[in-house]
Amino acid sequence: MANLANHPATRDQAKVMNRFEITRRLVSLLKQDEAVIGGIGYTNFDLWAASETPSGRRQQNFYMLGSMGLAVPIALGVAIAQPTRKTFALEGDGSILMQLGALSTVAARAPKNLCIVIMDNGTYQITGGQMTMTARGADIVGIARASGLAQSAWAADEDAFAELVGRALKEDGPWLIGCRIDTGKPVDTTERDPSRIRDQFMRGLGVRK
Ligand SMILES: Cc1ncc(C[n+]2csc(CCOP(=O)(O)OP(=O)(O)O)c2C)c(N)n1
Repeated sequence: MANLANHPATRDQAKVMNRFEITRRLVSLLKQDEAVIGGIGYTNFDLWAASETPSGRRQQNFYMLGSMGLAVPIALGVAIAQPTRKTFALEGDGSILMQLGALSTVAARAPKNLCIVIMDNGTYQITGGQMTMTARGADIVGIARASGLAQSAWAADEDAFAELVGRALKEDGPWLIGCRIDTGKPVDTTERDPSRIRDQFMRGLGVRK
């Protein structure tokens, strides 16, 4: 079991970071094969923006456009189907609050190759910035631990985030990394074409020629 005692115990103690900056940092730490599922909200917009490379856009990404709370269930399915592939779920606080049962399902199934990253800005930002309950004290990392995800931690800052991602890439999971983020606008807008998104993801994962 990983020692996570040096990470902040609560949301209040974590630095407020920028979603695009940490998403870019995550993508830069990936090799090629890892699957990344971006939840609805601005999380997938910045994943889209951070995944543009000189040789084209990263193909092992899936962008959830329609429903809240599905990044973790989709990532769990990918992690189970392809157990040797590291899989990341990036989800907003509003969306994970709508799907808390997914955390205990992940804990019970315990996929070693899954890492959940929660982008917590305390708002439903994409629909106008209405407040979520993390701004009123709900602590996603605490909820995750109580759901059975022992390897859950707040990222103190960008370097701590990179360290936690590095551990998730090397050590057995499941992991959950809580990130406090600001309400800066996303850098780009994901292409609104679900069938193309699915097709590219399946090609990226080698399950469609
Ligand atoms: C089941 C469901 N309820 C409501 C909506 C409308 N909706 C889409 S995104 C969103 C807010 C998402 O908030 P969060 O996950 O915190 O991401 P952020 O916008 O802050 O990046 C809402 C309310 C939806 N698409 N699906």
